[in-house]
Amino acid sequence: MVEFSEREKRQILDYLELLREEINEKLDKYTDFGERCPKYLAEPMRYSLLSTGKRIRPTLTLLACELCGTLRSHALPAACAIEMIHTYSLIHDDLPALDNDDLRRGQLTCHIKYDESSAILAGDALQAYAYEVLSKDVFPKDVAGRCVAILAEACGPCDLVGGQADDMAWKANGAPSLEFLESIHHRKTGAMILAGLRMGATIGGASRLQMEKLDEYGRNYGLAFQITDDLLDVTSDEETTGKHVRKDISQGKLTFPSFLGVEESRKQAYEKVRAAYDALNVFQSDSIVYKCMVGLTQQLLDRKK
Ligand code: GRG
Repeated sequence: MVEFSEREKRQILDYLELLREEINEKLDKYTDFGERCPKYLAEPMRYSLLSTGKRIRPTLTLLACELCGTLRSHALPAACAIEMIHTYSLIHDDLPALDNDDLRRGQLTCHIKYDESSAILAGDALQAYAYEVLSKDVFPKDVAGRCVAILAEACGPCDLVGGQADDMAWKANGAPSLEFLESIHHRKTGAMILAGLRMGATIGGASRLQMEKLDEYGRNYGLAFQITDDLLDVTSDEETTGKHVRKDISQGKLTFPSFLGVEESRKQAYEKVRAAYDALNVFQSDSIVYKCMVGLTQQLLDRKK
């Protein structure tokens, strides 16, 4: 993999911060509804959406678009749409009927800050709004249609929601295997990461080879992301992660460390990061965009939150 110089590290961090600011600014604008949306709905939507998420998925959307040679501003609506869907899934996942959590992104979860019905409606509205944004603001319209299909598939019954359903019911499916564990997390976590990349690449006009390589990158990045997320639950603390830790163990969740042990999970994370990095080899390696993709990927091995 790559050892960046201090200067390159600074450039990568600055570039990623610029993308974060563009995403945050656009999310703010998109949810500035004025009188069109009741305040008691807009407020919980904005409370969760504009909080301090890492913006990994939308950042990957912008980078994939640029990596394929197109201005990232074209992919900004799609980047916002994926962050809206991601935030909806977090709001609903924190509800008492699912994970029953009171801390997320370093602040009270939506249903604790407001109430359950507000959190359900905020999640529902963010989900629908994501498709409005995609279908109205992505051009040309056939590309918008492809993005709608990519996102809908990734957060539907076979991916995000299906993965979540299997995650909740895994004990009923008999003795787990590594294949089953990976399949849950590919659907629950990886599919959204892949969708972000696919939308960016589609808007960016990716060639077939570029699309295949970004898919390979996304599959490995997604699993590495989940493995390192599971590891943080075992090894980190609430102050750093902004969410409760040791919840996976107390809730009897099927995780990589519980199935493979901490050391083997670290090894697996390294292998996935390596495979993700290798998949980028079709792209020009001296651009800042490529370096950001590599930096984001390698950073998974040193993840703090
Ligand atoms: C309720 C529809 C529905 C789906 C639930 C995505 C999901 C499935 C649950 C969210 C909780 C969870 C642990 C998901 C695994 C993926 C994951 C690690 C999400 C957190 O993503 P980060 O770390 O969060 O990118 P931020 O806050 O930085 O955006």
